[in-house]
Formats: sequence, structure tokens, C-alpha cells
Amino acid sequence: MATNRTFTMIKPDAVANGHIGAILNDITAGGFKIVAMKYVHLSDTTAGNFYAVHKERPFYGELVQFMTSGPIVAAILEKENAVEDFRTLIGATDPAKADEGTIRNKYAKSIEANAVHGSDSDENAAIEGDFFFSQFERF
Ligand code: DGI
Repeated sequence: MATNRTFTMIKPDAVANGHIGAILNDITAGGFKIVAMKYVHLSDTTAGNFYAVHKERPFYGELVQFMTSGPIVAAILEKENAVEDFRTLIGATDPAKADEGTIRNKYAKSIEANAVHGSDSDENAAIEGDFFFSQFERF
């Protein structure tokens, strides 16, 4: 399996609840190397553009509002089979359905305030990483 990259965000709920350190620890303990990272507060426009793929979904407005409600940590992670393994590490979208020990199981509050984002494909991982980071901000 080739080494590749995924993109993640620690969402406003997890930041506000003091889980940045614990989540970064789970990520590195899971074998992921952090190759880019920043701490930012998204504007409506930036969050709206990031989630443009979800524009037609009924929760789009709420999602954008939630993602702009406080700062987030964005990062690019590297590992063998990164996209799939990271989705396993974070668990199901709805924390009530997330496996025991996953990041969403431990730190998420609801399907919306679900602690972390993880890219769902190699293609989206590249698009999302490029959205947040220039070539000088990744290693
Ligand atoms: O790839 P995921 O983040 O696991 O899930 P997704 O791509 O289906 O949805 C993107 C985000 O949108 C998800 O992390 C939280 C939010 N979301 C998904 N389904 C719902 C939702 N938000 C609300 N309010 N209601 C939903 O049913």
C-alpha cells in the first residue's frame, strides 16, 4: 500500500471543548505524520466554498454556520492508506454510530458537531489540502 495523504479539521466543538491536544495525540499515535497544520477561524465565504459539494443538502446552511462558530485546526496527514485509515480512526459521521475508541466516539457531540473532518477520497484529500495550504506550508 502506497504512502499518501489526507486532510483533516478539528472542528469548532472539539476546539471549544479543549480536545485539540487529545485529538492530535490520537492522530500521531495512529501512525499519521503531520505534514501541514494551521489554526484559523473560517469566514462564511471560506466555509461555504469549502463545503460547496454539500450545497444542495438540507443541512448546508447549518453546517456553514457551525463551522464558522469558532476556530478550527486544519492539517494534512501522511500515512500508508491515509484516507481510509483516517476514516477508520475517526469513526462514523454520527457519533452515536461511531465505533468504541474512535475520535468521534470519544469527542463528538452530535452528527453536526462531530469533532473532526476527514477526506473521503484521495482526490478530495488533494483538493481540500490545496484549499488550505500553499506549497510553502506543507512538508
Ligand atoms: O464525511 P463525513 O464528514 O463523515 O460526512 P458527510 O460528508 O456526509 O457530511 C459532511 C458533514 O456535514 C458532517 O461531518 C457533518 C455534517 N452533516 C452530515 N449529515 C448531517 C450533517 N449535519 C446536520 N446538521 N445534519 C445531518 O444530517
